[in-house]
Amino acid sequence: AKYVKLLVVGGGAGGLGAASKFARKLPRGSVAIVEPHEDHYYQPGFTLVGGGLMTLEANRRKQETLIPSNAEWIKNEVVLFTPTQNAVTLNGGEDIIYEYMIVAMGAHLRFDKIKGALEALETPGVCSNYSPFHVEKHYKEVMNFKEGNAIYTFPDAPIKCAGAPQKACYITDSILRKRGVRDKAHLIYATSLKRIFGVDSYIKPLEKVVEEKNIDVRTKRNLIEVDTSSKSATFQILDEDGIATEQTEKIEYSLLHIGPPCSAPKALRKSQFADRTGFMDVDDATLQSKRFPNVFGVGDCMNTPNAKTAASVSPQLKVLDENLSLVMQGKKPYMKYDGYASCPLVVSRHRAILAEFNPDGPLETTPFNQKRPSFWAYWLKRHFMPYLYWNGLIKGFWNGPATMRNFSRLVKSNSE
Ligand code: FAD
Ligand code: UQ1
Repeated sequence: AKYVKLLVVGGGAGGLGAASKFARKLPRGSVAIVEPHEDHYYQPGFTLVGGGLMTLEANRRKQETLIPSNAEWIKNEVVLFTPTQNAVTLNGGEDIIYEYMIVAMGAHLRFDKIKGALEALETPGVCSNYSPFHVEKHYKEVMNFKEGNAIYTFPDAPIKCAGAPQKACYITDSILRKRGVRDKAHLIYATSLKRIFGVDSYIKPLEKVVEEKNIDVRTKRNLIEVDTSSKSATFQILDEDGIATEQTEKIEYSLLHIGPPCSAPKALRKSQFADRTGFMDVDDATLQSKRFPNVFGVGDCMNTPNAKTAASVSPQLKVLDENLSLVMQGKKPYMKYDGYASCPLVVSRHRAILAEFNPDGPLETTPFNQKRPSFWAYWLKRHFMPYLYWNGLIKGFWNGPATMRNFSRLVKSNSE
């Protein structure tokens, strides 16, 4: 079997960022990344691609150009973890033995959990900004939309960037107005949740948005089936506690945008790293595996209580850098991740609400009002965040906005 000092599983946002940091610190040849895909996508750009505000190509780079020069790319996938032997098995049977490991496998899209959804995505009217294969279709569908229901769904399961399904709905409203056909459309946002968004302080501004846009928000609705022959979507009605009732609701669609349930990737789900939900069981603060101290997690594959966003990955990388370095020196990790996440809620073709929060509430970076939709927040989302991702985050140079946030607080408290 091959031996690697630090094995990084996954070459997405978290895996590349972590590998970049440690490839700079450790001697050449110490770091290897296992990643099966040749194309790497900037997924936060998908919302804009689906809205015709950016091309898919602009959000795609070849993985080989992104692997840090000091690290090795193993173009394969992990199919089995054997942490008691510090080993992983690749597709094809080859084993790799590691001294330390970072698990950065992300979350998998599970359209297969909705009856008929996978097949439906190949038929007219059904699309999803979540998949690089069906995101351009969303824009085409909106541009060709004639009349009827346009339904945007939110699953009864973990989902990365929980704001993305409603962003798609808002941008669609904006496009249909521009096309002059908005009055022909009935826009429905059907969510499994009880409320429009999980963080209290953004609910009021978002309720104002849906009211102004005349969007029909239906809560406690979980999409369970898509029937392409009758072009209808079936929802399970959930009760106050989020438990499924016997009741269902069937709605016909002209356009159906599916927000997919997400799960941990299969190899992780089946491994000793997983908790009962299948996600990687780590200490919420130090990001160290609860069972195997030489292994850490980063990004969407963990069971930490933060929202799953690329913005969360940046402060996590700082924590990982410190804590794994300490463990490598035989010390105890002490640096703590604060649960930061961010989701620029694009509400039209040129405005956004810059939601930033952790599980305790808002955690905003700027001294400006981020709850009001603004041009500057949209500009950051459209022009600055891609730059920050490609040149900062995945290169291991961007550790999140905590420093800026503290500075803004100082400015604010001095002016009060
Ligand atoms: P990923 O970047 O998904 O990378 C995981 C990698 O692991 C993949 O490359 C995959 O191929 C690899 N992998 C999987 N299984 C295996 C295996 N068995 N072996 C080896 N490798 C494997 N975030 C924001 O901050 N702001 C936003 O506005 C935003 N909008 C979004 C909109 C959409 C539509 C989507 C889909 C996501 C959005 N996100 C947003 C979320 C963001 O993209 C993710 O949170 C981020 O990419 C997480 O990084 P990650 O490294 O954990 O996972
Ligand atoms: C962020 O750091 C980040 O990752 C690069 C995003 O992902 C695309 C974001 O959307 C946001 C908002 C941040 C936070 C950064 C600032 C400057 C507020």
